[in-house]
Amino acid sequence: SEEEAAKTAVAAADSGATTIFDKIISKEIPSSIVYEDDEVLAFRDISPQAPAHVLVIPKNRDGLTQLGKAEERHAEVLGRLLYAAKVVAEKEGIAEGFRVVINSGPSACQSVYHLHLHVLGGRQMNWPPG
Ligand code: DGP
Repeated sequence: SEEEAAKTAVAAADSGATTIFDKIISKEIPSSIVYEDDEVLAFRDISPQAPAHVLVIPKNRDGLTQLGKAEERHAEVLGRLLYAAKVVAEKEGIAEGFRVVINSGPSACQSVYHLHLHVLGGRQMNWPPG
């Protein structure tokens, strides 16, 4: 089931298994990069849910499989990711209105266990989210 698959993905990530995002970071898998610096990579989502849909990730996962498992030592990189989301919004031309989402854990529909921010915009966003 999907629930079992999600639990397997959590367990794998917690034991250090890499995810597809490592291959995107190494550029083994191509992606449409919007922003990159030493610590952060931002690339377009393969399954866009809005006209602009970019994922912002730390290059070094360092235990950040999901926000729910963040530790205080991650506070600086979390801040960098959030600031990068704003830079991405500017680059995508959506800075006047956009949404940032972090799905944490199976019940939030997280599917890749390398922490990532979704930056969405280019259409009217609705509230509450599903
Ligand atoms: P989440 O459900 O929050 O874990 O979001 C994971 C996102 O990652 C999902 O929106 C699809 C995206 N994604 C998965 N694999 C790839 C890939 O190989 N390339 C790109 N660009 N995005 C991917």
